Amino acid sequence: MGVRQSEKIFDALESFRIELPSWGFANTGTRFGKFIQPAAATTTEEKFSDAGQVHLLTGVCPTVALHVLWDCPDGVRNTADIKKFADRYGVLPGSINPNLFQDQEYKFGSFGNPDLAIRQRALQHTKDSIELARRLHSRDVSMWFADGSNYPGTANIRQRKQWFTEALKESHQALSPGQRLLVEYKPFEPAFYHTDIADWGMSLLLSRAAGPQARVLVDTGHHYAAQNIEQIVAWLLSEDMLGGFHFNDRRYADDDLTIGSIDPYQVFRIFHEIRHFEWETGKQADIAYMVDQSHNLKGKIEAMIQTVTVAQELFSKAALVDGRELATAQKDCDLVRAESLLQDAFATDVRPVIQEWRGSKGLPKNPMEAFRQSGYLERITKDRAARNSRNISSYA
Ligand code: PSV
Ligand code: MN
Repeated sequence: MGVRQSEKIFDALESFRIELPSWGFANTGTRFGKFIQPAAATTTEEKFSDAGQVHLLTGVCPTVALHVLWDCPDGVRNTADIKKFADRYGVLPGSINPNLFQDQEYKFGSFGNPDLAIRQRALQHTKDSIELARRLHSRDVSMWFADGSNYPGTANIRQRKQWFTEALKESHQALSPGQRLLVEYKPFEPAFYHTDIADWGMSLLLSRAAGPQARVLVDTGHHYAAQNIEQIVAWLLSEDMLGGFHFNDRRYADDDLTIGSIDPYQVFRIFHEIRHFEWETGKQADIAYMVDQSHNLKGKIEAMIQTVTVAQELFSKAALVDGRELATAQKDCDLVRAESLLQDAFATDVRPVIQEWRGSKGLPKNPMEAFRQSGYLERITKDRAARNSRNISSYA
């Protein structure tokens, strides 16, 4: 590989950071059951410790996303613990995720619930989460709603849209100047007839209505199988409305598989749209790259290391597409040349240069190998196995 190409990869890696989800280190399952892992994290401290380990070895995951009910059950009353864990394990709190789907009250929705008292409760939890984010110096509050209905005729879709608009506007008013509200969409699950924020267009309209600090959050798993996600990304970029990603891969629906495990070319194409936008505008897009994966079968920390290294590879490959040459080929309608620029970049083995970059940062060249040799997994397995096996017997 030429010097110029290596430089492009180095530049790209300098700007690439990816946030890990606390819930990716905990025992999670499918609706059919859980397979408990002896090394899984059960406390917030353990989640920080595991995320800290991934950051230590990769150097590019300085923040961890927190889910308010699961990680901060005391809410704003106790931020001291979170700050202590952040200090101890070297990773900062990242995006804050209110939980508007787990409590019994939300059986028929949160912001879209026909009961005013429940809508107000959901709004209060959102405002509390914004306050929590402020105290933890987190910029982004990520809103995901399970709201929807399972049967035709059972929900007033337009009325619920109105309630969503009002509640998001009011949530937005609670933001401090530097904060952002990210609005995630999902076509189905858990609702199977209609979901209140089903696609990027709905998310875009609601974000616009909410206020200038709201942006759309694209979870790659939240699309129908044939959907062109990179086109959605390009449109959101051109509207200055792309706030961030929840990365994961899927074969069928929201399968939460490791990024790039099924379709790495799609992730490459998403990164390409972003890089090309940045090349054309000359400015770095303000996008929060986050992982949203829960691994049932793979070891959780290894799956996260794999995710981060694959994300770096695909981002580096996208950085190799020459913006000027591509623009010329597109202008000349030279289809084969234009397409080949993407294909050649995708086919390039960027791993040796990424290893060099890691070496230049004093990081292990092969984070997975380093993790396997570190003894960390053996240590936490010993420390946590007893507690996790008790969880198996309590899991009905
Ligand atoms: C929902 O499927 C989702 O993608 C949302 O981002 C949640 O916060 C996350 O998964 C964890 O359940
Ligand atoms: Mn998500």
